[in-house]
Amino acid sequence: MLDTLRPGGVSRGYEALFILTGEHLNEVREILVLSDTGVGAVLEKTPPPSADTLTVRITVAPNAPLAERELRVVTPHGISNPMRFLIGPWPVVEETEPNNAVDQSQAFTLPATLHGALQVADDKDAYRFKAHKGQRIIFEIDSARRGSLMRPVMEIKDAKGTLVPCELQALGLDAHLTFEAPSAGDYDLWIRDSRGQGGDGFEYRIRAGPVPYLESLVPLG
Ligand SMILES: [Ca+2]
Repeated sequence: MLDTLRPGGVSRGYEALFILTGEHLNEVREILVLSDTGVGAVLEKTPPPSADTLTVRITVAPNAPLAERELRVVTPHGISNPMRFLIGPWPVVEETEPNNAVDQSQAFTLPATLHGALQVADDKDAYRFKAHKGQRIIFEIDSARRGSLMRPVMEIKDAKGTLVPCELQALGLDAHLTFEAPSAGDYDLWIRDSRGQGGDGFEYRIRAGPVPYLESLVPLG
């Protein structure tokens, strides 16, 4: 039984250490990735696996298809449930808590795929980025569509904490936000749940990229 897999993804052409949590992980004999085209997954011996934690080194070829993959482990008890990770064109930035206040906003460089969660009720996650005057940036959140319990709200605020109006397009319960920087500077992307809920299963992933970069790389659905 697998519970979590972190980080939520890796860039094409890179390798990363992933941490799996679950049960019977000290008995894992094999790691399976579906589809494994362009992807290598190796069990790491250091640190040694414990019953509930395991480290896997995932290596992605530069030409690997950009897609979500499923990872399972094989133990004497059978084949586990799948955990998903994304092979994306951009670096994956894992949320680092605390990032709930303006002075804790987590800085990242565009373009990126942000991966985080609302771990508790009323959680708010802030991510800081730089934009130049007139720059257009698209933020697409992937949560409810993929089975997350989140009902996401995305907002952009400037360095003074003032809300910047954005173009919002609904994608089912998820959304696609187009931001145009009114002036050069730092901005914060804020994520929360529309009902103020959080906890296990409130995960999200956000593709954040300048236009037309994103439009040429990722079909926005
Ligand atoms: Ca959080």
